[in-house]
Amino acid sequence: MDFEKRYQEAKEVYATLGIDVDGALEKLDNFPISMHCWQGDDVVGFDGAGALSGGIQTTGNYPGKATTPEQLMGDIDKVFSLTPGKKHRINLHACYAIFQEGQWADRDQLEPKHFQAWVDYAKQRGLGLDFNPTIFSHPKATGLTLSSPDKEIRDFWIRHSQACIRISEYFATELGTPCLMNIWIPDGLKDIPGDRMAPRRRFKESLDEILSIDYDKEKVLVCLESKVFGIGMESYTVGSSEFTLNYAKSAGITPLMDNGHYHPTEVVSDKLSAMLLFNDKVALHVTRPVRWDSDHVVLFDDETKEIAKEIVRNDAMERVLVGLDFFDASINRISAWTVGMHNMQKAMLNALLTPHAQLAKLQDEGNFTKIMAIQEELKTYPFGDVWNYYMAKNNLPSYLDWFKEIEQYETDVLSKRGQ
Ligand code: RNT
Ligand code: ZN
Repeated sequence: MDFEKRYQEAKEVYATLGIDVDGALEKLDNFPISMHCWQGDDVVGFDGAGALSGGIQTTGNYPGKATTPEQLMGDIDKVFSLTPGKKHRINLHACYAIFQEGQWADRDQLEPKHFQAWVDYAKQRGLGLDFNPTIFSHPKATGLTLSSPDKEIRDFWIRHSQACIRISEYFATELGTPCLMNIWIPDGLKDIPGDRMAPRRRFKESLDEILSIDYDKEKVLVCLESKVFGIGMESYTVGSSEFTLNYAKSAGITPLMDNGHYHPTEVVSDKLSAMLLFNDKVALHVTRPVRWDSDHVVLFDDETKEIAKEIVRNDAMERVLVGLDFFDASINRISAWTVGMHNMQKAMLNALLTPHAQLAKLQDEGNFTKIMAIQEELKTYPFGDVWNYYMAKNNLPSYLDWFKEIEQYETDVLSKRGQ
């Protein structure tokens, strides 16, 4: 395949709309995506947490999931070996602590040393690290956590979250890049509450206490993720959208929006411009909700494209921090990861190949006819030729060749894991 020739022709096509394709590829190359570690092992981790709890769920039992740090790291390597981009990051959860023999520590006692292997791993590969307290899948997370009426439970998770801030700071110091630390709690109720305010007040107080420790705000970017419901928590969520947005604003931390965490006709793409007017940074969990917060693999679909367009057209590639959040256990997990990473990048590339200034001008002029014509015509522009050239230029397999490598990895590695 003559990638170069096809690329040159594609450039000519995009040039008719004044689009600089070379410039777009360079911007794409430097756009960081924080890849969630938890697609590789169905959100289990290494601290012996056992079954996944907190109203989130993986479904499927595809063979070959990672069960050791070495396996998970090997799998992440495989994904990155098939994924372009220079500035990617790995998003870790606290339950992915790696303990030496006899070193096990409960979540409130975690220390940087329990994550040293991850720092070494990230350093060797030039990756950044992001982090999350794991406030689920634990004996102390069977009911409410940071909003619990039981002070002992609250204090445990406060200590855990503070430990996570220290670990995040360690990541940032070691790797020379700020660490995003996202707090999400599963707290909610299955049925109609008798009191909606008290758990929210306790959550607020717990967050205040977590943030009261001394930490370097340049190094650790604390985020708060909202949610609309969870399995078994269908009627009430403590950390609702209004709660988290108001809290983040008042405490000077960063809001995090997961696009699976809204009512089905609400879209994050429409929320971003409003959020960017009031926040220096906005963090995202890009996922794909199918009828509920199902965390399906991110596709190159309309909403993902629209989210990317909002990031690009608002000149916010450095203000919107993109992380992925999905966990599909029904298909090859390495493929799930790779497809999700590629699709987020494709959505960004698609956005970078859109004549935003022209569309904005047409809108101001009231020329909605031409806006539609351009937007629809663009759908059949030679986007694939640009993407495949980008892959080839980075010595990565184009078209479906990347998938052949995944099949080979399944034969050579995953199928030997004996699950
Ligand atoms: C749950 C949230 C949360 C988790 C991860 C594992 O609904 O989306 O971000 O998916 O922390
Ligand atoms: Zn999320």
